[in-house]
Amino acid sequence: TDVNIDEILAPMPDKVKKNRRKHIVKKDASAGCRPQIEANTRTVPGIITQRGCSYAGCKGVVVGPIKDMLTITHGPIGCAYYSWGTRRNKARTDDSTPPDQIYSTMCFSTDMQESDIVFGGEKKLAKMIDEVVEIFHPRAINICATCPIGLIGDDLGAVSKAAEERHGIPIIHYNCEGYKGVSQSAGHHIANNQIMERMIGTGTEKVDGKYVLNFLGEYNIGGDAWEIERVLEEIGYTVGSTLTGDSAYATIKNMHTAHLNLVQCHRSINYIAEMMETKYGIPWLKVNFIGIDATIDTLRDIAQCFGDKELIARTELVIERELAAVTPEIERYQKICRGKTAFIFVGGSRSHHYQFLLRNLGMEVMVAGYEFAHRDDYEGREVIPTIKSDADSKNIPELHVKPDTEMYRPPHLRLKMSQEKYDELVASGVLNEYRGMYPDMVNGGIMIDDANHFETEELVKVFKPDLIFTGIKDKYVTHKMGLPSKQIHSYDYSGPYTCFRGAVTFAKDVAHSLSTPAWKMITPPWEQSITEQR
Ligand code: CFM
Ligand code: HCA
Repeated sequence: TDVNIDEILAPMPDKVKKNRRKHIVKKDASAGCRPQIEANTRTVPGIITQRGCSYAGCKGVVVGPIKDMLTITHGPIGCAYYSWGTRRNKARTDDSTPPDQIYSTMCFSTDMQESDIVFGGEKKLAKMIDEVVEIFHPRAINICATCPIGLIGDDLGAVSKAAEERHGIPIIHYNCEGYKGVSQSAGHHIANNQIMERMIGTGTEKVDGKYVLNFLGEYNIGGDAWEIERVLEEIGYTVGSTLTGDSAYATIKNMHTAHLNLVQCHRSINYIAEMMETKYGIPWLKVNFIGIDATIDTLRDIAQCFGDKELIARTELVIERELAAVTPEIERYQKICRGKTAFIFVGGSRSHHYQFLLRNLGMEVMVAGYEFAHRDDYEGREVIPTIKSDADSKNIPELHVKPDTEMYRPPHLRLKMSQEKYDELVASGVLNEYRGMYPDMVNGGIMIDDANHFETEELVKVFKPDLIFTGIKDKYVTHKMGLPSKQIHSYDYSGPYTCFRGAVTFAKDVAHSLSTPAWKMITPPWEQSITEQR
């Protein structure tokens, strides 16, 4: 299929057309260089895209899942209510987090009323902190701001500091007002800054283990992190902490004692990975546990970072065993999936990661889009120095961390290897590097930033995909076009989809979506006559 992007955008007003053209790129493998894409800029007002707000990125995505922290939404009730249990991050009790210390499933809000907006909400917030401390005795509290808080000028820092002195527990505030950036992405950054400043490195316990890993940018949607941990632990790794799927303040505090950071979702957590490298000397490795070959490559990369012969042998053994267990089932589902095509539109990293898993099933992704990723997630980290900061990105404070005088340990010593070997891993792009989605796109495929419903429909008409992976906002647009869709944020309550066993669950779900006869009973609007459409 040869797609003409200009033709697709033709019905738009000139100004909009000019804007949107920069957000859409066609993969041309013969061109030799990577085309530039515009990303992380304001959405055209009213155009209807899938994006959310900074509060969603901070509270909903990054800090809300920290299970032993009590998170208060400071604002009118809507934001708290609509972010209550809508993102599917699972958590369970463990030795350090008993059932009465889990708050991530609950909803706390100051429920600001009109008079609080007029006269200020600081007193109400202070009172609420006192109340939750008295009733729940949490170890630590998060306070997340919603839009009106910044507009009326409540001083969250001052309220939190005073309450910390009253109660003797960390009370961490986030100025993640919805309008702080152009999308959820701003909220990720704000959350990363506070986790780095107020949590990591404040603990005094060293995590025991020969190979201690932190797992950054894995949120345990549908139990994904648990499946990855099962495999990692079988090989002989200890997972110190995950950020922030099934994570706890109690363990995040000690993350600075690990040997290596794994980064799954680069978009939401790269700030912490980079800052921990500078401050503590912990190197990071970009990983992907979505897809069988991707998982195998990732496991081999991790083992290579430590270079231990026994660890490498054990890795191969576990790979062989897991692979043998899932191959017959995968082959069964491949029969249904092979040759089919898909689109994938999600937030910021799955549109890249799932291409590997779909390829294992014999499917190809023709159009892939991120809601709120930055240029580096498309083009690779090498473009970071060339990204222009605009008025919106300047809203978010950039932390400038330095090596910690006591806790910094050079990366090669953390990994127990020579400086030369470490430099080699960095130079070859294994460590501290992410190359983005573009290199893995199919030739002729489309990479699209902040896609809107109009463009989605037009691209469907051109490519006629068999399946679309989406979120709740575009799921029904797709259904109305007579196409099956599969939610790839919440997995429609299935999952986990990670590693080997997860790949089978995914294959089964995709095969079911593709074989249901329901979609053949619908005629898409463009194939209907005018009278039928009425
Ligand atoms: Fe990272 Fe995520 Fe994603 Fe994301 Fe999200 Fe999510 Fe997502 Mo929904 S952190 S960028 S802000 S992988 S909540 S678990 S599914 S949009 S692609
Ligand atoms: C968010 C959360 C979300 C929404 C999913 C969707 C999630 O962006 O605020 O739009 O269906 O994964 O829960 O991405």
